Amino acid sequence: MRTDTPVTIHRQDYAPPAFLVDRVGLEFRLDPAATEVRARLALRRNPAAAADAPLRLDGDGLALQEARMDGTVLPPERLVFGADGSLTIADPPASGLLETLVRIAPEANTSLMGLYTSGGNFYTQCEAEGFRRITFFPDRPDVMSRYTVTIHADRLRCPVLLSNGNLVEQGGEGATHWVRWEDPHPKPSYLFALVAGDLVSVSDRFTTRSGREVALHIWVRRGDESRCGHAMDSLKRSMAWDEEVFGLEYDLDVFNIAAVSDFNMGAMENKGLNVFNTKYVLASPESATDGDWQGIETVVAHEYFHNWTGNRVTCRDWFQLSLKEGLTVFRDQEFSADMGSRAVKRIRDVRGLRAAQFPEDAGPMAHPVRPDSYIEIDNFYTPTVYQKGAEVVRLIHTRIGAAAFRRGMDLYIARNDNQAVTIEDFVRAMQDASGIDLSSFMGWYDQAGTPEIAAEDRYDPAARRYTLTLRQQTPPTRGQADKRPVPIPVAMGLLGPDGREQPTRLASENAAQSGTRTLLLEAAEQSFVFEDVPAPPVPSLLRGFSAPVRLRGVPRDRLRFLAVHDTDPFVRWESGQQYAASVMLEMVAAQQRGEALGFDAALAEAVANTLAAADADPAFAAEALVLPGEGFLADQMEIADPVAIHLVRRHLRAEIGRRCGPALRATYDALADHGPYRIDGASIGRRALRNACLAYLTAAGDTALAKAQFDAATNMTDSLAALALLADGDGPAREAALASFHARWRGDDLVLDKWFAIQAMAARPDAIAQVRALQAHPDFDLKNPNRARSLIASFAAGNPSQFHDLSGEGYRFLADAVIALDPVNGSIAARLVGPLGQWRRQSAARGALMRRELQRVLDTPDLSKGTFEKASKALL
Ligand code: 0A1
Ligand code: ZN
Repeated sequence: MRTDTPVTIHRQDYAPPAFLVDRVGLEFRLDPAATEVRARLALRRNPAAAADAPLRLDGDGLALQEARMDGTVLPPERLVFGADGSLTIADPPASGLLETLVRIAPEANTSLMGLYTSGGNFYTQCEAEGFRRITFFPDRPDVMSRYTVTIHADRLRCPVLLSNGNLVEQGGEGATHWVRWEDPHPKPSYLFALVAGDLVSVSDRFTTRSGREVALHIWVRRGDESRCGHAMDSLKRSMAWDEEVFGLEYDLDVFNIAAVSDFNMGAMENKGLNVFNTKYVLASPESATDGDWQGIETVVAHEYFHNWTGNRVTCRDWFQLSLKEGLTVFRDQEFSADMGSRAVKRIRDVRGLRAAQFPEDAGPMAHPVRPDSYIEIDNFYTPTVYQKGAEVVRLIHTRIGAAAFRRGMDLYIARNDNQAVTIEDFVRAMQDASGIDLSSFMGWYDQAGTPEIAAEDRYDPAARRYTLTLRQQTPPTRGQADKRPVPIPVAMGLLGPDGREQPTRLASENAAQSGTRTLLLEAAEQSFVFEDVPAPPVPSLLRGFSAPVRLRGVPRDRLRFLAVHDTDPFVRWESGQQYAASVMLEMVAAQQRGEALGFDAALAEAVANTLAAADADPAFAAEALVLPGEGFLADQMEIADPVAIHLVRRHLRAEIGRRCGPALRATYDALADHGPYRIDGASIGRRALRNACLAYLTAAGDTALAKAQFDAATNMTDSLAALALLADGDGPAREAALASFHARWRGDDLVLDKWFAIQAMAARPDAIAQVRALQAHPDFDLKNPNRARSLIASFAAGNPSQFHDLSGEGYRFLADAVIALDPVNGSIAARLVGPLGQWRRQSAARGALMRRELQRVLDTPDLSKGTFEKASKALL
């Protein structure tokens, strides 16, 4: 157990920094065991802070060798070390040059925060609070400085030495060499980066709209060069898109990306030197799935877009994290929508939001997009800050329109360039550019929980009048019992009884409008009156998922009608999913009562219709064919029943596979790919549809087809789809496929991650024994975040029926993993705690077992504060 209680940081306690640092000079002498870091900070008192505020520098695990102020050695009595690793300098001058020398051990750093080694090379990760593990510094985003970085290293071991900005000088004789990088743009410390080692680059160029020549390099380990083409391509498309859509150009002469296989997250937007998890750089047709290709495009774009939304305009404090993340996710979503099918992209994004963010918003870690407090900021890189944050930006975009949004972005950047600002600054720019009062939208940033809306309608045939009443309500979350209504743009239309879209005219309007229109629901309840409505219509609501809310209570007959007739592809998909979900939840209840499961023929009919129309848009058809996931269904239940949900879903898949067998098989055969592998949207859509058919056919009992596909596959998408289906089953085909896959890919870490994940997610009765055995596999490595996640998180989050086994063994496995990982890498350990926090939504028996494991985690000596925060909040 922790003996001290970690400190909670409150948003309301923000105070400006006591000192500003105009210039930073860093000098590194790299050595894996003992690296020296000399820092020269040009400090001055911040006129906006109290005149006697202390000069306190953050530090974490630093061994100070010496400290000087304006050239004079500071005596020990002026150096006050805090228990948290910080350093306070007594009697500081109003301005001066502080010089410190510290020693750190990158090869002993398993947290992957600060400076660490991976495969013998050096990398840094500083967001959010890693810079303090490199040198003493006011490590907060509102201290922005100009950096000059000199790196000395062994010429043979580290031929490549990179940092932010532009390379300005280099030299050295004999065994060591040095380089100097200068970043002309002021930046917060979390954007500092250094990469050094034996790396090779794939290079290209980009000419910006105004004629600046930019050198582009992707730095990888020798042998990986041939797998960088897609990342480079995605980078160039991102650069062109940001110029075209937002008028934003790149602002340095060089843009470097370095890929590393030991990395806590997806990637990091350090100024001019992005550092990426190899997962989001390396791809070849044989080794990467279509999902991986799309992930690379999205993440490369996301990090690149941060150059303006995050780097040039940054966050005042970490509570404003969504200022850069929500906005940048919105931008990468728009980019991907423009690169492929907008409708399919939206469906996937909504699926992701519901799978991860809705449960978070309904669980113990529920927090507003702009949180009020935290213990460990690492724990707030969440789906709420990222995905819900992007939805809130989208709400503003919908409310004011694309043209005003673009003006708002221009204004936001012009006003705030090179500054650290708040979410209010963003909303104010949008408000000033549009002339629309957006003050009520702050409710979306400050209130946790997913709003629920319900519709009720009435048709008056005599007056040809249709009244639509919308209500909203947000359930209470911890610490926020009472919720205010929030502004909800409801994109909608009316369908006539023949299924055709009707023009709409509100009572307040003179002329009718055609197509989708947006109603703004601002109060708890509001009625909208439509005139000249010839017959009772069916309302199509929340087109394009115009707000991150739950729409409750749409009757089944309307869902079926909308799934067939609506003009909006999102609502067509959504209605099909909601229909299926409602049928499935009823079946879960039947299963719980011990009744037979039965079958709703409408589901087979829907599959048949989808297949018949699939040619027009195979990617959309693939999305429509997939039944609502187990997590989505569990999220709809007061008390989840993971085992019953799994049984029902399996039963339905088999039943649909049998009833639609010939049509599924015909589609499967017709989509066989003969040409070379291509990754355009159409080809991806065809593979997705074909594999969706394969899943049903296999569920119906025909494993030969999956085996044949596995044996013949020439690309990872088809190979992995088949392997996942085989791994879910039994018998020699399963073992043979897993063994041959491992033999073929044993040298490729990213593919081996998939091999671990597929087994962890196989819903077999021996799943827990399997994951325990895999943990002892020679290829398992708890220290590597990708590998740890591929086994542990895949099981806990991706295999609900086995994770929630009534023996409690699944919970014990997860808690054991958290306890083992915490001293190695606290941020990854804390992230793994999540699934245990869902105990309130499980039966009493499961809940008790889950709480017991959370308590066991909390009772562990020297727990990191991040894991403490997650486990203690989960128990509350
Ligand atoms: N800003 C990055 C996310 C990120 C956050 C923390 C990290 O280290 C613990 C790494 C990356 C992004 O949004 O891509
Ligand atoms: Zn980001």
